[in-house]
Amino acid sequence: YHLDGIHMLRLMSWTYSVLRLAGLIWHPYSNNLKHNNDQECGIYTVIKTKVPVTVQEYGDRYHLTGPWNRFSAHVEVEEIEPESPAIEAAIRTITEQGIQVLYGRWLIDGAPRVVLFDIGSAAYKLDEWKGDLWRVAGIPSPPHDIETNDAIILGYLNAWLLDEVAKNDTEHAIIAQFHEWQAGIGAVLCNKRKLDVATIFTTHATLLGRYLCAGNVDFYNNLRHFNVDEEAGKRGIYHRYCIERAATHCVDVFTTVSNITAYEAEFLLKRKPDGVLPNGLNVVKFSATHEFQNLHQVAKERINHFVRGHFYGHYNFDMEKTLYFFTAGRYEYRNKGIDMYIESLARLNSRLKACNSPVTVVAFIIAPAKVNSFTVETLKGQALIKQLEGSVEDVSARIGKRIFEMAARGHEPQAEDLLTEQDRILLKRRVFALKRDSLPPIVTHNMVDDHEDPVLGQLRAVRLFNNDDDRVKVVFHPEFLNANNPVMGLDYEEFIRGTHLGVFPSWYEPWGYTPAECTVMGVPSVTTNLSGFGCFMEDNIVNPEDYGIYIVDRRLKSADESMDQLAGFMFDFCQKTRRQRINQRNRTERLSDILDWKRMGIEYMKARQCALRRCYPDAFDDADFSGENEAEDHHGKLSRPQSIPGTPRMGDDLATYDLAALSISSELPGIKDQDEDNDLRPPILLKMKSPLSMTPT
Ligand code: G6P
Ligand code: 1S3
Repeated sequence: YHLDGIHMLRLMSWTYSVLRLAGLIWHPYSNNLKHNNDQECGIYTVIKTKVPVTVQEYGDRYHLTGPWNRFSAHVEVEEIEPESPAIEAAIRTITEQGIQVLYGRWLIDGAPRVVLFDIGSAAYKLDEWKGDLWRVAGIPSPPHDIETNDAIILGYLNAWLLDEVAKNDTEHAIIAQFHEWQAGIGAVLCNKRKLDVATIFTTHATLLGRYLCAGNVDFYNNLRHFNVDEEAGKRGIYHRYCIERAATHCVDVFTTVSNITAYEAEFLLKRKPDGVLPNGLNVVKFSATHEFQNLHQVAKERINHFVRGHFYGHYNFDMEKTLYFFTAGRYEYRNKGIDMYIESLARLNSRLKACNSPVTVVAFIIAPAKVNSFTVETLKGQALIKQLEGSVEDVSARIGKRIFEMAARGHEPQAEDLLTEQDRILLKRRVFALKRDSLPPIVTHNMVDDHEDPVLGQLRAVRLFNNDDDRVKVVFHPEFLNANNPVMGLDYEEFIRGTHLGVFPSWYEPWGYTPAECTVMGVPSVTTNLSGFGCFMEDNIVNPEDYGIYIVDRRLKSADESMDQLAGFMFDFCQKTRRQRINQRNRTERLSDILDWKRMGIEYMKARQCALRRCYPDAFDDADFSGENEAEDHHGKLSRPQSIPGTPRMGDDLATYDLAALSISSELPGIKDQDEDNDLRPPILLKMKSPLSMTPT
């Protein structure tokens, strides 16, 4: 190559994600292709939401590759002809070997180009490729692990594609970014075959970390002592672990999504990541803060409607004093901290009862499990409340007419004239139908493993049964939400908006999108200092709690102390007035700027730049990348809102922070909207950190 520097180069970037494309996911450890659901997989959210900023940078030179799922691709991908002759030739070579490839635009924001491979059509090469993988990389592949077999096929297809494109186009540099171990084989082959490609491997968790944490292991205290090969072998994941570790060591740049996972990777994968690429979101800001507050009210009304139906016969609490808490995510009972949530809810219940609190908390658990259908009771509750609503509307309309008729004839309407005997009987029938002997169910569905289910088991153990005097009521909805759901017809986003607090006390959480999603919607949330997101917020904000980000200490406290702390956070939240909640939501929403891909994407740019420098040291140098210095120019953390008296942390120089905040404020004009408490808030101040070195080695 003759490269004059990045400004003269037209870069081509390949992001290879096997995880979810064309509407389906291939989950890291499920074997199954599951239907697209944004609540389902954080990695899918990363891939999908960072498309617009990446397309902005690379235009049509940015491609994603993955498996071609014919059930959904026809609605999600528009087939087009490749414009690049190199890509066209590469695809032709591959298809000449009988492999089916779909080239098109993924119909999402940014409409990126995708190259999708029909895995089945390449299956005839599986044995050959497995043998090759063993020969070139010493990676074993047992016969019956379908997920690994698919990963091998995809890896070989990707390497093939990259090789062809690199051979056909000697003008452009190619950067390939591989996400997760399933995509790792492509990275290994790029290295072993010495392909002319700069490579990045990004892990969103480690295989071993996830397995060890889900078991009963003192994970963080023993990180440096695990015999990794033995632990992987004991769990039957040695071959997958080999792929993950080989990919880690074969690339120019190795990254992960948070410092905590970087630390874990250093010990479990034996390479210190070159940098951390925190996850972003595409933040859509309303022009006025009351707009998202109004949305909260509208969505809350819809949750109220569900709650009235679900608790029929026992609906003895005041909706004006009812708060909605929730946790949501894949059903990883221990890793996602569902165990801690339930225990803390039980403690909260006792505390609220003990102080005769007028507040009721309805705590939702949204985590998919094996279910048969909604329970009859759940469906009946919604039907009865709908019937009542319909009857009340009819009666009200008739009353309205009667009042009008009387008034028009010059008679003053009397209360006793308004309800006819017929209406009275109708309403009485509806009210009678709402009586029931049983308590409102704690779960909305018939579960396949009712007796073995850990959530149900724990709810029963702590006796959260939705008794009338319970101040904490629970609703376990073992299915992800969607707007067509006959019981709670809300999609996930609308549901979040209607709630008051998201609770995610994770034990193993490399990043954690759920609290981040709450933040951009202005919903306060609880996370932990074992989650990437929690640590990121702690690093960037002087007192996250003031902004509605509560961080449970799960590092230095015992489990019991952490549960008390979580119960305390929730109890304190219940003491807030409506006005305080509104103010807090405004502050939370203001944080969304720091989670926007427009900022987070800078770290991805750095990683790509670093990969180029390492791959082509003579052609790229540090000076080419202005973004890096830009990001390092911001110092300090987001200081406390001025409506709250500041308590300096140990060793913090508050004056310095505030000065820094003020000096930055003029550079960030978009975030100066008014809070409802009219505080003179310092603006969002970011210190984008790249704690691990991104310099070439
Ligand atoms: C939003 C709406 C207000 C409503 C409030 C309820 O701020 O704009 O009209 O009163 O939500 O807040 P709460 O925390 O009680 O659900
Ligand atoms: C992983 O998905 P998970 O829920 O299995 O990747 C996500 C995206 O980087 C991350 O947010 C999450 O913490 C990880 O665990």
